[in-house]
Amino acid sequence: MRDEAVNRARGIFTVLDADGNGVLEEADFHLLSSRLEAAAVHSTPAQREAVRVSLRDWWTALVAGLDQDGDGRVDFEEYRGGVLSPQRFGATVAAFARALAALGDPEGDGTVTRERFTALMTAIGFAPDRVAAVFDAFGPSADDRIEATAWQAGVLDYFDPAKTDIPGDHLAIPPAS
Ligand SMILES: [Ca+2]
Ligand SMILES: [Ca+2]
Repeated sequence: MRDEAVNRARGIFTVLDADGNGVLEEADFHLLSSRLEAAAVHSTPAQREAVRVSLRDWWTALVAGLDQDGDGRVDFEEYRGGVLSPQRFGATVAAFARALAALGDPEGDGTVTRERFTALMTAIGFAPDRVAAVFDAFGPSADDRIEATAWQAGVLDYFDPAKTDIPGDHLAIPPAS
């Protein structure tokens, strides 16, 4: 696996491990869900529910597909084993990407403001300066908005190790020291 793909997998794993205990468990996905819901102050109950359901389904698929030792958790070695076949989890990631982008577009006009993008991405656990870099990489409009569909596609690209030079790669670059 390329270094870039490993780094991205590590970055995703770190974010999904919402409580930071080093393994993915059902509780992490509950925590992510509640953080996103708390940040989605302008969204409808149905939009919040869609995120909750997508995260629950994602966890169900991950533990069913990757928990090789059957302890009900997915550690990094187990997670890494599934990274190179993203199509196995494509449907669940796609549902999450769709629900997340919808949270960022509560008016349904197809765009996401920098403020909403930042609130949701930092709620997931990404550092504010990385979130800003990703937003800029999406090429915001003059009034500082991006297309919701671009964000949705960007999430899918981030989970596809075959995709390189994508906006999401800015998430993996540590802040300059
Ligand atoms: Ca955890
Ligand atoms: Ca396990």
